[in-house]
Amino acid sequence: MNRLGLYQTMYRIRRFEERVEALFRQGKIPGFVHLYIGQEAVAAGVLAHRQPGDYVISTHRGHGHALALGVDPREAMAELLGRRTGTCKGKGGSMHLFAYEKGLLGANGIVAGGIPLAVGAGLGLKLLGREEVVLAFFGDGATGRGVFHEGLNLAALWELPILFVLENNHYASTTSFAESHAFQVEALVKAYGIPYLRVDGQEAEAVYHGAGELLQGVRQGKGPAFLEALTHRFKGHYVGDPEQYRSREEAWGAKDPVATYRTHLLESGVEERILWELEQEEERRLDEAVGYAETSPWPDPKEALEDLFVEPVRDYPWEEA
Ligand SMILES: Cc1ncc(C[n+]2csc(CCOP(=O)(O)OP(=O)(O)O)c2C)c(N)n1
Ligand SMILES: [Mg+2]
Repeated sequence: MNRLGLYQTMYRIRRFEERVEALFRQGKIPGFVHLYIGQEAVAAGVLAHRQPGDYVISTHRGHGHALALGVDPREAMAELLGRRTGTCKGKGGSMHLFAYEKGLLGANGIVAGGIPLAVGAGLGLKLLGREEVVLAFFGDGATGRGVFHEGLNLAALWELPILFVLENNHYASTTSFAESHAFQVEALVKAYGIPYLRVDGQEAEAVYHGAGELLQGVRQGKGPAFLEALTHRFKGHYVGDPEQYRSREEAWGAKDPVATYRTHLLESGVEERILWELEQEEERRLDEAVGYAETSPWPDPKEALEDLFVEPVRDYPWEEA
């Protein structure tokens, strides 16, 4: 386990998101933004296991996933600002960060919209006889949707190589999980015969070890597994959310994953100077990302209809046999 790498990823996400919040309030980012602040340990801990060729499925709260799997902060920031140098040439924005070369099959504005994509990607990997896996993130709100149940069923039935990662931050927008779901997640997942683990999503190493344990089976071809990370978003559902559905204590009372891990590293002998230098380097990179995004050109309206469709694949390898 690369402990400094885990901390670096979480720190980068936190400070990226704080810049995004400020830029949004200055009117420099169109649309909505959903910040990942508070949930950093989940993306960092799970995606530390990502191997080249794995696929990652994200959500509307997807900046952290993109950064943790190595999307360049300059390209991510440029995309959020709608610039031509962004991951989707400025035409996707916050809820459509997409980076195929990194295996990221997109953030997704549709709650649970990533689940069928994960099942499709998993089926594709299996049919092609490949050893890579799918890491599929989704929120607690997704578990009430039909496609979640359909996805678990097919993934289990066809033994697809998928790690489902539920980021349970206890709220779907303004609706608390407890008030809106009749089932226990663990019982439901186990009813599909899928291995399940619950971890403290505010603890980077707990997430790392939980994901690692489950991924062993997934990578051995034993079918899907399910990680539930109990976490908290420290900010509103979106920037500007008046947050009338929960108390300040509830939002801010949880352990801060970044500060907690920093303290843990110091207590286990890492020098303050090492962390400080790492943080300064991240600040420099993120300042550069903002500068890059702000000075990048806008997309040309003539490009609006480019990159929307691809020719379907016709030469399926299993049909030649
Ligand atoms: C199908 C669908 N229904 C409703 C919405 C509106 N909406 C956007 S995010 C959200 C809450 C999602 O909650 P959760 O899955 O727990 O993710 P979180 O925001 O907590 O990260 C809702 C209801 C949507 N985008 N898609
Ligand atoms: Mg939620």
